[in-house]
Amino acid sequence: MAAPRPTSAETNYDAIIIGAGISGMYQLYRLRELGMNVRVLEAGTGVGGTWYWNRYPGARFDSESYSYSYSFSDELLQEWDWSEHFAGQPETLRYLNHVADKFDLRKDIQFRSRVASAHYQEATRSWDVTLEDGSRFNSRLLITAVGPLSAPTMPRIEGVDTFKGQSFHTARWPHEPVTFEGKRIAVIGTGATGVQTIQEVAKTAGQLTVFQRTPNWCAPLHNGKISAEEMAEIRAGYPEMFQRCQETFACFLHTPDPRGTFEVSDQEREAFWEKLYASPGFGIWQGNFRDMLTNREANAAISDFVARKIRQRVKDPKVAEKLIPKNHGFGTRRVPLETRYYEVYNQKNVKLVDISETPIERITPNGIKTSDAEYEFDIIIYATGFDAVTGSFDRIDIRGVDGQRLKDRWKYGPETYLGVMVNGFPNMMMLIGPHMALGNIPRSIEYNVEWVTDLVRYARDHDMTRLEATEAGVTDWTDHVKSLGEGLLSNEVNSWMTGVNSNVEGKQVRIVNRYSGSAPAYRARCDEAAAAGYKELALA
Ligand code: NA7
Repeated sequence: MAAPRPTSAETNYDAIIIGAGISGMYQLYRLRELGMNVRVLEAGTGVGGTWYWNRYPGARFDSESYSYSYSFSDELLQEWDWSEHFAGQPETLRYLNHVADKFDLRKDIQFRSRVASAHYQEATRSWDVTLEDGSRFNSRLLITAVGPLSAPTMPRIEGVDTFKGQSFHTARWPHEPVTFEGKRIAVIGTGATGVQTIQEVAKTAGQLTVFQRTPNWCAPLHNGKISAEEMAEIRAGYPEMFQRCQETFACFLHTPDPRGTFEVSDQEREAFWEKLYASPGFGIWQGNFRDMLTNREANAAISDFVARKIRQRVKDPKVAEKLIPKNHGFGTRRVPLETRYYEVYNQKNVKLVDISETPIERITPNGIKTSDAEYEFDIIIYATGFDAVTGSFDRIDIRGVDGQRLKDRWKYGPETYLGVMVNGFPNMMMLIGPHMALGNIPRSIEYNVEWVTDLVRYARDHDMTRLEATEAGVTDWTDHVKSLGEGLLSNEVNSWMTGVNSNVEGKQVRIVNRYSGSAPAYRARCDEAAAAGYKELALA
């Protein structure tokens, strides 16, 4: 883009990318190809984003490892071996470090650099970016690669700071090993993270106590090692596999079955569900009957099937009932995949405390006090989730034209153009921001990055230095995203997917923060906008 501009800040860049996770790394790679001067500002001490921060015990993929790889470099695909169908976090982090090494990405990444503010300057058509340590940068483009699940939230419980033992949020797990042998451990939270943590910690803990507010519908992961022969087959099949991911609803290897739940006989339905329950990965969620998440009777039927499984697996019927969700149906929240999670509650060293019945009153110096008991612990693990999707934006003071704050603009929920831009915030592009197709995230990321890169190239080739979404474009897209959410049972449920977080002021009302149409439809819409010369954007 254009040469350096007059500015008060210390350093000029063509583009600043916030975040060195999967999206930030790939965006850096692509913008470098355009010959741009790019700086990535990353809060952590290493690359990897989600896989850098979430080092909690048992953290692993719920998507098939190979389907989660970057697909843009054949060389990279050919040289990397995955050891398991659903790789653990250390392996994924190694993979992302390998990518950073291979493409020499680190030289443009500045670590230990948490962005505090980004203010648009109309006079220079650029962004002033300031870090928490006060250092300042200026850049023509601001690209957010901050991730939808990266702002961890602690519970708002009295006394959290008074606990004398060790305590950790799962997304801020220490780099040093933590041992559980013989210790008294508490886990608060039973989402996808809590489930992975609980089943791992239960293996060695002296006593594990799980504080559950709402049970989730979990399904077996069925992980397994990948042999050398299997890896060779996977390698040979990459083009077809990635092609399949492009065609499925959410870019997973699984996609909804075209049949309706009640279009088959009772026997066929039961057999289909047995097969899905016995198959690896997200099939039971993403590859189920097409009406599972829209038809109440269909949803009740699959919920009943999974409830029966839980009753079979948990020996104590009272505990089993506590583990069966009553306030939402199967698949209407993100389905945690598990490995012997339910069997954990058959172990003598594990206790389930239902805090919907006996709420936590406070954290004490020695442990946790509920309405009916006081527990002592050596370690408290907070698996209490994230201020999702907009939370990582809220934590940066982002101001657009005339000092308008993005946080204020999104007070009643995000408003975007294709999930990528916002009018009033020129030259800011979001990767995997609100209103984006999430699904199998790296697949969505690659498309998202390539679309942004094409737009940047187009602007450069046409000597344009101010790229802004129009108000009409934002209104249309936001209305479209909201209409796609209508009739989805998941939008009637409180979860991070509907932007509800009991621990964040002002986030108790459900909003539409995700694009819930199909990934192919999303891509078709974005391709159309590009093919039409970005007419829906105001470019100057
Ligand atoms: P989630 O899915 O948001 O789960 C958070 C869990 O923590 C959930 O069980 C919450 O119960 C519980 N929670 C949160 N606050 C409290 C308080 N104050 N007291 C008791 N329990 C609480 O986050 P995860 O990290 O598990 O997963 C997020 C996504 O990351 C996941 O879906 C994957 O896509 C990766 P609640 O249900 O709100 O009653």
